[in-house]
Amino acid sequence: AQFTALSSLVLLSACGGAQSSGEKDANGAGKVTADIGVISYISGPGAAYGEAITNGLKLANEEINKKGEVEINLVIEDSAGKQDQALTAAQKLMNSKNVTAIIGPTLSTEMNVVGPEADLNGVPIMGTSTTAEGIPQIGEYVFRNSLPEALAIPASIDKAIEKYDAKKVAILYGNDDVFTKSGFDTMKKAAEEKGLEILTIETFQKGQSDYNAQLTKIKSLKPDLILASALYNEGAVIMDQARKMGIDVPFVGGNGFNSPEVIKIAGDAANGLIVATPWYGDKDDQKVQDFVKKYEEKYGKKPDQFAAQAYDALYILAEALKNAGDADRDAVRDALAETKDFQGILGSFSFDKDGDVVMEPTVLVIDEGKFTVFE
Ligand code: 1QQ
Repeated sequence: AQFTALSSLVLLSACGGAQSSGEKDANGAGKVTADIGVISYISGPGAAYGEAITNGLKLANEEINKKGEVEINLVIEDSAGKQDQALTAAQKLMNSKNVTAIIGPTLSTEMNVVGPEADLNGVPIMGTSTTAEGIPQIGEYVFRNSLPEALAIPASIDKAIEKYDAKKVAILYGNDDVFTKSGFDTMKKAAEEKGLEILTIETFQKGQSDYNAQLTKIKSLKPDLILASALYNEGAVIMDQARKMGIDVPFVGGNGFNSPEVIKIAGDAANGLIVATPWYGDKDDQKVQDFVKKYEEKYGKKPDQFAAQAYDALYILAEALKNAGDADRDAVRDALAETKDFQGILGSFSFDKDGDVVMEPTVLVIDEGKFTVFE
């Protein structure tokens, strides 16, 4: 009896939800309206990541609201790439009853502290650029639509081995950041699995400006490749100093290097950088070209991977809101988890059972100051 009563209750509430959101009348009544919190790295040394992300979100937001099926109001908070600031922003957003879900934060280091809180509070949260191992496994409310290092790095290393017949590598990584550490773990594992000889493992910290000691050692060991796990600021300076010291071997980097800032900071020294990405702006695809055109018109520059991932993320969330028929946090979490074969500018997208990404990367190389497909 209890079971029957419970099932009719579930049935009733399901009907209620569907009714309140049913077909729209001429005034658009019944459409789902929601506040979506955004935690983004928009000030400080890595602000170009967050700037691209918020640009991508704002563009998607305009388009989605114009279509009129759902109405999203973005509530944007700056984390400055810091754990404590990201957590404060998350608490503020979670305490607002109107916030259905959160997009961000930008860094895995931030998500590592924010994700468990959101999960505990039952607020769906989706990273658009968090690529470290284990992010979606934080809990059932935690998602990402970013290509994890575990998929990106092995693809880049494979290409580099194939292209340069590489046998010996040096690894350099930031040991004070969740993403750079996780990228290192993946690089080491991939190098071992592929039978590469690891000549040395060197470390650095955020904000470091002099890599002479690490690079001198690496140079003396004559690697065929350098595997570097870094965010763009440190990564670009490392490449610049390496080239100035006469180290001309290719670099393989993780997602942190997938920013045009690398080329802006390092100039010609960035040539020979190999990365894997789910985003390629020159792709012969109408959806991709429309996005690139609109983005350029609005912001006066080409979108990067971070803008593209954020753009798709808001569409994925809008789809979940539509399918949930309601701005309720639990309903949206469930609808989000069901995302399957979503066709975005990054291609076809699905979550696996953990809320992690199923996606194919493209390997790029910086050649003559430009990211190009590494054939
Ligand atoms: C992470 C990343 C960074 C490169 C985000 C900008 O992938 O922290 O997970």
